[in-house]
Amino acid sequence: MNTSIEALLNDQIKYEAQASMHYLAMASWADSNGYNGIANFFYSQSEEERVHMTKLVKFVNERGGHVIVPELSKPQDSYSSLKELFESFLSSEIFVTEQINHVIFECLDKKDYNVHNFMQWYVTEQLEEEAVARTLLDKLNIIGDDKSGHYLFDRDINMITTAVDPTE
Ligand code: OFO
Repeated sequence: MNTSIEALLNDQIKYEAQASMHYLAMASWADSNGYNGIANFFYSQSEEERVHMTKLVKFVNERGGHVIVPELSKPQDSYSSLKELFESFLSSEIFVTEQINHVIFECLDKKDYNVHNFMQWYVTEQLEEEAVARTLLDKLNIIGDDKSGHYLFDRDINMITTAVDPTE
């Protein structure tokens, strides 16, 4: 494997791991603030990101590359509002999408079509995750500071989460 592509895939392993810890901290914050539905949603998102990370680790090893299990910084663990929580979720997903686009660009530049093909799964995944993050943030913007709206949001997000398998 091209060494610059290998380095980019290792960076991507770190971003997926960071997103997993970031969402775990979000889940924990929501759990301790009485938002059990939102907590379940982020526990599930955290699990999904861990799956994305492991998929990359296995791929790099299969291709004979060297995996660097990353050191991570402590994620933000407190939020002033649900809006701030979901803004952070959306910006995290936008950041990951940008990094994946960068990997795709470099794959084409270095003519590594195998990695390019593998990364298409992540492109599709990001499209879906960004759309979910945007929809949820739009709903929170409509609800504003209405506490009964927050209650219903928490109840509804729980129904979405229990219908989804994070490993798929
Ligand atoms: Fe890894 O799927 Fe979003 O970040």
